[in-house]
Amino acid sequence: MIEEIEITKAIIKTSVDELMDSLQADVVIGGGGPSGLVAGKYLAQAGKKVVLFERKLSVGGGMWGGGMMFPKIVVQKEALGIMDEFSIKYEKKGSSYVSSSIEAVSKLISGCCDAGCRIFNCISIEDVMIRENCVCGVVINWSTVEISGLHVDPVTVSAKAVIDATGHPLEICKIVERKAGKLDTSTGKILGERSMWAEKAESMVVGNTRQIFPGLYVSGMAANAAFGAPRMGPIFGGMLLSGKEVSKKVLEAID
Ligand code: 48H
Repeated sequence: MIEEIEITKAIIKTSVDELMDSLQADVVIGGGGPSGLVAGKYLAQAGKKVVLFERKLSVGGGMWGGGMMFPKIVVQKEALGIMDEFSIKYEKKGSSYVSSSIEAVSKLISGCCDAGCRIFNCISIEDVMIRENCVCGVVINWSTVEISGLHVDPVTVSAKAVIDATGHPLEICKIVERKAGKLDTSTGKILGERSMWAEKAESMVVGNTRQIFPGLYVSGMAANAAFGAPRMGPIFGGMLLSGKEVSKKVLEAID
């Protein structure tokens, strides 16, 4: 027998229990694009309590759309190890490799979930918590509240480290720049994303993946935007490598 109230209770209770159990995380990841999902897998695999908040209904960020909505992505040789770890198939084309963007996103999500990363969709990070000049958590609200412009106060989740994986708009870094002051860049400010130069962008993104303020790390496209590096178009190896790199840096810091 199917009982509607039982269905409702099962959904609400498990969701609330999971959120309650996530309020004191080891790591919070802001944004479920490729770099956030890769970071989520490796951090959860290392035994950390990892919570990923994604504003949209679906995680995957800019990867679903491939290049100009042709559902393919390109990755370079250096990222094939990560592709293999997520069981994403690829085919050699010239000096690079091409994959289905749909398969790639779905397997990144699957690998991230299987490793134990908690993913909450439809929730936006709208602020951070700072104690003694160190980011120690995030301030969250339903994305629908944000979209509708309702005046509803947010709630908080604490973390030993926060990762800004929000892509081009690097939203968490912008909040910290505005409210806390000096970031760890050459000017103390966000340097801004530069125009397309795929080779340079891909070679810089891993180096730009690092702590940008005590307790706050930046990965993926947000890392290049923070440190004044170019964009790269629909080549995603750098995003995957950046996700793995940020997981290493965070583990070194919090262990
Ligand atoms: C919760 C948020 C918030 C918030 C945003 O853009 P993404 O795919 O990010 P990356 O860095 O993993 O990958 C970038 C890649 O997709 C890309 O855009 C490339 C390679 N571009 C090159 C080029 O030349 O254009 O994902 C970020 C995610 C999205 O899903 C957002 O909805 C989400 O973060 N997000 N979630 N709270 N405040 N802000």
